Amino acid sequence: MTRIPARRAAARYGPRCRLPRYPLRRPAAAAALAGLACLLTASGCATGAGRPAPASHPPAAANRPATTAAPAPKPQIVPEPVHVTAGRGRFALTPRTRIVVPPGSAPALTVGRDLAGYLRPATGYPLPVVSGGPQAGAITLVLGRQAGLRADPHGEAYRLDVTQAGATLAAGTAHGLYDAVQTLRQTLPPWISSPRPRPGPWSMPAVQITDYPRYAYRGVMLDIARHYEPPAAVERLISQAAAYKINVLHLHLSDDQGFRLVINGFPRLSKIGGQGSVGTGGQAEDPGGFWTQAQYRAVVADAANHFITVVPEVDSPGHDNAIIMSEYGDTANPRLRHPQDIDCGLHQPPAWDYTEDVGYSAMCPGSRNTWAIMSAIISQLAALSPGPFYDVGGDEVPADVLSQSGYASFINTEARLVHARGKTLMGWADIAGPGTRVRRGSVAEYWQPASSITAQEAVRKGMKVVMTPANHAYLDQKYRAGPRGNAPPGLGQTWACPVGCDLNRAYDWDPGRLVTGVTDRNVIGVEGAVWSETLVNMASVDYMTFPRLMALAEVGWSPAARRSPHSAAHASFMRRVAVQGARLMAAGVNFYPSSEVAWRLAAAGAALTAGRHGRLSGPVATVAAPGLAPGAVSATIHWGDGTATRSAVTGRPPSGTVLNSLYTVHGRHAYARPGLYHGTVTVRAPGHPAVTAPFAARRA
Ligand code: TNX
Repeated sequence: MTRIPARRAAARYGPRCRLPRYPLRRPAAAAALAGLACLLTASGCATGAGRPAPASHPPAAANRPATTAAPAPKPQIVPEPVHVTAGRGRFALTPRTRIVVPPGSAPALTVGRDLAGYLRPATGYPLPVVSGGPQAGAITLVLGRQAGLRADPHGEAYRLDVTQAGATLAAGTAHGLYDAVQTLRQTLPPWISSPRPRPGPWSMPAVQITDYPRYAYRGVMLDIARHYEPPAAVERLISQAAAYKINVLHLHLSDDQGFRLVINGFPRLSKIGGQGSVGTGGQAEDPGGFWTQAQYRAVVADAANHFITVVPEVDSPGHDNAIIMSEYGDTANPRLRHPQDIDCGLHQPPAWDYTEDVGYSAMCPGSRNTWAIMSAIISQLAALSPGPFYDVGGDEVPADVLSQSGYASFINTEARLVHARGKTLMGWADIAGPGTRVRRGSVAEYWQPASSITAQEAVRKGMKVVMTPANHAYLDQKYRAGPRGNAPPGLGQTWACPVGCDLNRAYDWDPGRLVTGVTDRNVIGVEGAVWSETLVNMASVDYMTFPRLMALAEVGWSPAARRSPHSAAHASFMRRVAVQGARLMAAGVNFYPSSEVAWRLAAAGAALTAGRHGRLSGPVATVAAPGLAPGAVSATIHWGDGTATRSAVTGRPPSGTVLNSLYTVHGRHAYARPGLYHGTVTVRAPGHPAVTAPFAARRA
């Protein structure tokens, strides 16, 4: 096969279609490697104190525990747990509910506090975390070897038992307990993810769940190089991703258009390299930016609190224009001598290019200055990142920019630096190409749908593989392309998804069967990649990420299944996603209301107090109606005194790609007599099952 430079390949296959650099060769048997799963769990868990309970409590009357033991509906959990058995009746949280953790277990205490932190804001209940044995009426955490839980190599197995008498979460590790917590959250109404008190009721259906992951690595990659994102925005993504049991955050920290982290000894990397972004001129929309090392550390710690391991990536030897532009003229730096020799790119001298173009920049493998810079980057980032991996990037260096031997020599030198810092080498699967010497057990990320060669080369070298095929897992690709595609037209790319990649694309594939010769013996997991050339803010990132990341979370966590449209698994997934829209809305997270999903309405009643002459007027319920304008939704209020009124639903309609508006049902009424009234609001929209929410109103 002839080697085709990236740009010519682009001309031949469309703007973003990539070809592998190399012809297929290379013998050698693949051997399975043990130990990566253990490496992954080495991220450790840090402490996390629960947030204090908000002062105001909704009326307890609206939250009476269920007394009948009707068969309970199966909770709608994403990702699908391995075994779910519905029970009878429900367990309701009350202002007196306690969270009980085993005495003397700091890790369980931490997870117990996490759980309280999740449940307090919306319930307004104090939910004290106390130590002791299992207790009726409580949520009990049990940590240790669990009868009935098979030894789970990833250490994430858990059991969740909800009965009318309480809930028990049991696991062999704190990470497993944390996974159980994420499942428990989804057994509660969607409003549990609200940051402020809602009236409930807060009951979960009785259920027995036994669960463990298919893959140890379930990642999301965020590109903060093409467009800068501040630490707080990334922390929001961390908390949303953790809810779906994502356990890796891969941070793409550097690319041609920006370098986003302070590196000691090389201040120009962030001062100069941090200022641009794709489309700059786009400075007005995105002035660029960078993180201090303290900020990076804080994000890593926040991720660890969510049992998420951070994988840092500084892409090289290509995608390096920001580094080259920062250091080419760094002549006063005592660590460098005539640093102009770092530039092996097409432009001599180098020049800024803020387009989405790729494949023109490269650092020179033979320059001492290159290694002064790269070893500072690798050693500092490795020290800042407690996780097992360091990612060198390594993608898209066309042969007319750097020869194959030059490319391989660059990766080999980098691999030595990475190993010397005690890290496992990771990179885009291009790093498995001819001439690279990588340790067995290094990790290749397979991304190129036009060719499976790189993944097969990786397996031949004894590497492990993370599956990130662009046509299933690139979350920067448009949901729908073409004239009827999603708005605005500039959002999202199409090179891997010419007609768009909607939710089903992210769902209907099997990482262990996608590439011939690359099976679950080699694959350690999946990753959704959020490239940010077109994503200028976090609302756009959220919009492109959700709900597709839920599909990838399920592909990574749940047992292999036939997932094609019309399969039982597909129908079940779409049903379970349908209730996630309201969860995201309650949490204030933007998402794409895909038409593949029959989104469910959700409503939460208010706690009302009538004024003079028993009159009241104001919001009676909040409504989540994913994808619908407020005018498409209607409501009927039953006031609890035998009267009912129809009411309009109002709110900010979706505009462009910003979805996240909860709507309000306003009511006006007069209660004739003093008392506590239990009313309901029923919300309807064409083609949707109606939902009813209770509310309480008091006339003194
Ligand atoms: C390919 S995948 C890239 C990125 C782009 C992305 C856009 C890979 C290793 N390289 O540089 O941002 O496509 O979809």
